[in-house]
Amino acid sequence: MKKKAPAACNVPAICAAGFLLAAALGAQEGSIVAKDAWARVPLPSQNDIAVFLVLENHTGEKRTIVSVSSDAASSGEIHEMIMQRAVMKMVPVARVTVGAHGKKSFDPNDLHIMLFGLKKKPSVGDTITLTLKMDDGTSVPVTATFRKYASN
Ligand SMILES: [Cu+2]
Repeated sequence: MKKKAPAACNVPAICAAGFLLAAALGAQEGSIVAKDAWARVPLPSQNDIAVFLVLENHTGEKRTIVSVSSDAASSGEIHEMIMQRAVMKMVPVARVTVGAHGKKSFDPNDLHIMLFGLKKKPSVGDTITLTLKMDDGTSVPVTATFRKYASN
């Protein structure tokens, strides 16, 4: 009886693709990545914005955001929406932790990054860069794109 071919990788082209894919995924291992970051273009009377994103933790330990800053704004904070006496209100949050291999969504109904005192009026399609400082001393760069005020 003929011996069966081994199940794994007997077609060179497919094997090579598999290795490349593994290498690409490996590039994210050990880092914290911000994805899909966006903000609404503020009303003409406003100078503050909320930034929304998804933070992915590709490390094997939990990581905590301890501060937020941007060269394009005078200060930054983490905020959370809470219901208080039937009114939605935002309150500052000192730290936000993302579990090992976990992710955290910052979206309009929950957490967001607040930037105060924008130095320049943004238009739709413009980007703003900010930095999330983590508890282990590393920084996560974020580039958020401005969307129309009414859209989300
Ligand atoms: Cu806020």
